[in-house]
This record gives sequence, C-alpha cells and structure tokens, in this order.
Amino acid sequence: MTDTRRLFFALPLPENLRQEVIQWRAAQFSAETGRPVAAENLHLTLAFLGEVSANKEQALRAAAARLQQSPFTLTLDDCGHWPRPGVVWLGLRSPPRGLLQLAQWLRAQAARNGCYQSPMPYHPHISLLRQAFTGVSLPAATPGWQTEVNAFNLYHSAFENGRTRYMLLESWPLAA
Ligand code: 2AM
Repeated sequence: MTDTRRLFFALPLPENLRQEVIQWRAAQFSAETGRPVAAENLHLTLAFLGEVSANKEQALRAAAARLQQSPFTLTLDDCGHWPRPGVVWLGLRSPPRGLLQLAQWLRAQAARNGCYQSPMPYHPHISLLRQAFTGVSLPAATPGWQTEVNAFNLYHSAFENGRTRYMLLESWPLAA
C-alpha cells in the first residue's frame, strides 16, 4: 500500500484580516450557531485534492510551479449558510476572473492527475463556522474586506489530537 496524505490548494488570509474576521464573527454569531473554525485555519480553497500519493503530489507541485497568473484582489463581501454540510461561510459577490482562472486551472490539473473533482460549480468561500445546521441568522451586511493575492499555497490537512491542522507545504508566487 502506498502512503497518501490529504492535500488541497488554497489561499491563506493575512494575519490582520484573520483577526478582523474572527472579531466580526464573534460579534455576528452566537456561540450556539456552530463551531468556529480556528483563526489559523481560515483559508479559501482553490482545489481539493483528497488523498494523494507522493508521486501524484510531486506531479501536482510541478504543475503548480508552471502556472502563470497575475495577482488579483479579493473583496470578501458575502456571507451565507449551507445547511446540509452545516457551514457558515464568507465569500465574494463577484469573484475576480483571476481567482476563477487560478482555481479552474488547478482543478483541471488535479483531475488530470486522478484527483476526483466535484461536478458542482466552484463556489469560492472561507468556512467560518462548522456544525451550523439550524437556527442560523445571517448578518444583514458583510464588511467587504479587500485583500491582495500574490501567492497560492499547497496544504496538508492532518487530524491530530482531536483537531484539524493545516500544514503549509509549498507556496508559489503570482506574477504579472
Ligand atoms: P469546506 O471548508 O467547505 O469544508 C480542507 O478540508 C479544505 O478542502 C476545506 O476548505 C474544505 O472545504 C475543502 N474540502 C474538503 N473536502 C472537500 C471535497 N470533497 N470537495 C471539495 N472541497 C473539499
């Protein structure tokens, strides 16, 4: 049996933005709404890869290094609730073309390397609360934080001592 690990490509949130987001979350959602995602785990997934062998991981890292994509700006001005997975999320009313191209390209590379990709349309989001199944009251407005994206990352998702940790494996710059 080959060793695999659970991987995904994602955008991190800068530390100052994470702090603003968690303060806003604490003010907007009661403790009963759901389980808050730890500040250090806040991210926007570009492509979920699932369990990946070392060989496939290498191929995906090489593909990521070949990518040519300009930086872009995210405007986080949307918030929603998916009752079935029980997720409250932060998103974008109007995702920039650069974000959609980056995600589409990484998802295509993932599929080419045998990583199952959901047929559901890509909906860029940052999960804020989990296990939020009922009684979710969404804020009337979302601040519309803006953040510049200059790089994208590969993470390993590990479950240790009863909690999920995302470990940064590699980062690639976006260049004009
Ligand atoms: P979520 O936040 O909406 O749950 C690490 O688990 C990241 O990969 C999370 O952002 C998670 O999205 C996403 N993820 C986990 N399983 C997934 C799947 N089967 N398809 C797409 N994304 C998934």
